[in-house]
Amino acid sequence: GRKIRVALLFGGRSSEHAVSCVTAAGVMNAIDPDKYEVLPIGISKDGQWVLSNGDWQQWALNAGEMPEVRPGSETVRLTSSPGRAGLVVTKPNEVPRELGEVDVVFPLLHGAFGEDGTVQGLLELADVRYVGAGVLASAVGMDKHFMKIAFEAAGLAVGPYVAVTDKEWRRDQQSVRDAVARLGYPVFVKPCRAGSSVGITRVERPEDLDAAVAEARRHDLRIVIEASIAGREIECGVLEGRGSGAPRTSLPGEIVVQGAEHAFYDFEAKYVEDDAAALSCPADLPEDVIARVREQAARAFDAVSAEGLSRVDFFYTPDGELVINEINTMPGFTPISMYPQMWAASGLSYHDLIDELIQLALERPTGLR
Ligand code: G1L
Repeated sequence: GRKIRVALLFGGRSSEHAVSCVTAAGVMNAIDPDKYEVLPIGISKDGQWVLSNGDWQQWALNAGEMPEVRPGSETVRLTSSPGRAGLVVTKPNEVPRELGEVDVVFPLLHGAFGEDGTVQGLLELADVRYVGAGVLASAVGMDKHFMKIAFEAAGLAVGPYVAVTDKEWRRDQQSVRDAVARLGYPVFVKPCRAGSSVGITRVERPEDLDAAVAEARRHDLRIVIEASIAGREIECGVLEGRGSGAPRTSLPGEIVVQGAEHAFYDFEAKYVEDDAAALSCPADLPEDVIARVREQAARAFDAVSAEGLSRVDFFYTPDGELVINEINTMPGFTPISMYPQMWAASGLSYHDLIDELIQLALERPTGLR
């Protein structure tokens, strides 16, 4: 029969534009060409959808230069009528050209404005299947406060934190400072919703708190302030079960950060540079701890009603406790990123992982689920 048509959406208006392009190159390079026809659709930084060619190498990281989708003359529009989703290519002064229907979209994107669930909502309205989490899980996975609420409700151990809304901060800053003092310093001040590590400050002294709050509030007016947790950083890959199956979990990996200078794992290290170098998989942990990590990762996946894939991050404390840090429904996804590497170490290659994610999306009904 005909090949399955996969639209790759990448680039976009987020701070992770270049990372998204590099990720798209990885997927284009690894996807099975006998089974899938790839339609690469880049989104420029100003939001224009541009049909690209299949040459993945133009999006690869060359000599450290950051790839970028440039606005073009051929723009792409997603069309929908009940039960049908298609792509139309428009050129100035030409009759719009039907690209035909798309079987599935691979949205390698953060939401249009860095808040997630928006792209997924667009795809829901267009009645088109897509890889990964839906609207709710994408939004919750992007929100550090609501994520914790979901984890707590599922009986997972969350570290001590204080959540502060815009109004709470403006109404009574001293109460916030007092609550933070009860957490104990150092603390991490974070915007509730922001891509990667932006707007996050590690605060050692009470006199530096206000500046860190101001910085976090530049990215989101809701913030969380977290107690620092001593422990090893352990991560686990989760892949939705096929059919009625339970979520599948990878072997846990450990982030080994060299040098005490890294206040926290930063954007470059997380997504682009020494991603693989920083990961040790399987993590050197006792069997029973590995089992607990995997069980809790699957529980976190279900706690936010994730679909497709997620990476779940924990702290493993010196007294043997597992504290959940976060779930990422849009994890780093280049061939050397943590998530694909953890699956590779568990016997599922990047090529097969992509195939599995697309099959999961195709088997999922649109609409009610
Ligand atoms: F489509 C998936 F599989 F759900 C998906 C979507 C997004 C997987 C991974 C990502 N990751 C990213 O988009 C990013 C981390 C590269 C940010 Cl742009």
